[in-house]
Amino acid sequence: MGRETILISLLASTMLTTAALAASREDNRAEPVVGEEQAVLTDAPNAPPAITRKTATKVVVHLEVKEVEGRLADGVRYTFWTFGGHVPGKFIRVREGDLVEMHLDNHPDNKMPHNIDLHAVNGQGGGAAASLTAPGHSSVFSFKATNPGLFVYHCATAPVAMHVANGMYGLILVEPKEGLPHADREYYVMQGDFYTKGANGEQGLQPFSMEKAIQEKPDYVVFNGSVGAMTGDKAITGNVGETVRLFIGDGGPNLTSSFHVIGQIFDSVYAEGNMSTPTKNVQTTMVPAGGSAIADFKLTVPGTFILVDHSLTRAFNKGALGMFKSVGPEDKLVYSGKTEDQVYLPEGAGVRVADAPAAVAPVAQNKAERIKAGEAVFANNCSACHQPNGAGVPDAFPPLAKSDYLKNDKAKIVQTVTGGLSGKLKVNGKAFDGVMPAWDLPDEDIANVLTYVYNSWGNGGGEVTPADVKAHRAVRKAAAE
Ligand code: HEC
Ligand SMILES: [Cu+2]
Repeated sequence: MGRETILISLLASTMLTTAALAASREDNRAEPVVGEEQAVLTDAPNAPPAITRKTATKVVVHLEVKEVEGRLADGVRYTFWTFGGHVPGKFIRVREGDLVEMHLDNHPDNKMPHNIDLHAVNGQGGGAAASLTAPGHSSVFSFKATNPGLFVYHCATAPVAMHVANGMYGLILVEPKEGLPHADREYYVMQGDFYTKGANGEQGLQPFSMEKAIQEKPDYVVFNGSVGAMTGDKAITGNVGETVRLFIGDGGPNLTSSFHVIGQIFDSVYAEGNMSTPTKNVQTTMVPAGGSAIADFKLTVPGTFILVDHSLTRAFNKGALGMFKSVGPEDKLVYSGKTEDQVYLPEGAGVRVADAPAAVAPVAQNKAERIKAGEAVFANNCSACHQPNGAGVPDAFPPLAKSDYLKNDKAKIVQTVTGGLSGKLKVNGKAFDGVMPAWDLPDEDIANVLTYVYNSWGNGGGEVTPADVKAHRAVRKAAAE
């Protein structure tokens, strides 16, 4: 090979690699801007429609900062500082190469100056200094969207953590030129941690606690600005067969989210909001404070799927819990549901004494008190199998409601509980063949729970006293000896 040939082939291979790669920062900077449009902005959980434009344009974004009082949890109010009236802020969607003209309008009723730092900006402070705006003023700056990705934006006015903790964050998607793969549904979910003067659940208007924020001990960790913002009839939805995309952000100010959807596997995750290399088949994705992720999955079965921060006390005690409802036909091959509930009786395991702690029972003075106390004993010891309404579970646990077995004499009933019960049994005409453990409870508790059962769910009434339990235990012991 001559010198020229080598050079030419080198050149050709470089050109090939460049062509295969996505547009560079320089390309996007240089891309001509054609025309102008107003950005379509949405509130969570909705995302603006995908961009179909083939050219870069000037996109005008008007974000209005509003300080508003709203609901943080049931009975708990909070003064949120918002980009657009809600937490998280409006979702902004532009295309790679676009020229974005940002207008930050600080409502005249506000008390504080605010600004915006967009992580999609190459420029000092992400636009913070350029957009510092007093109440009743409006600031403008522009930037070229040189890098595709899903970016967080937030207020960066001092004290920054306080502005962010009050809800001043949102997402801006800089969509790649070639677009994202098609998704039938796209949703916007953003986590944030909240710090209140009062403890979790303390009612009324709660001021922000800087002290707890510094200790990073939030009272609330929530999706989309409040406890329950995405549960019940506010759940996000989809149909079996559809593909779903979640644009996930974490505003913080402090906590990293271990984002997970219970009962789903993400087919693709664009980790940290990068657009070039999706990871396949992901269970839980980390979303850092001030960061994002895009998670795609296909709905293959119906059900309610729970969105959580898998740091689970945040989900179940502080609010980081949402719901996704999938509707459509079952696919028993993908997921069968419960197919059997059988008694599990390993060899040598007979009737065993349930190892319940022998609580010191308070003394009930009369039948009414006995029924009341028995209700609690029932809830703690019996309802898991016989069900809170006494209906039992077909083929597994017999009913205590209107049970004809309860017509047996008191001694037999007491011994059913103190000694357990196993083997073939008929209750109200239905056959059971299970095992009920013997209950190592104080006489008082057994008297109370049986009195409660006798006086509930259409059973015939009556009373069992601790003396009855003592007597019949003794009888049984004597018989066994
Ligand atoms: C671990 C599950 C379980 C728990 C908990 C349980 N039981 Fe049972 N219970 C059974 C099963 C199973 C049977 C039927 C046993 C058989 O098939 O021989 C039964 C039968 C009975 C019966 C007789 C049948 C009927 O329906 O009237 C009574 C009475 C009864 N249980 C009362 C209680 C009481 C009171 C408690 C709480 C102290 C309790 N059980 C807790 C599983 C349970
Ligand atoms: Cu602010």
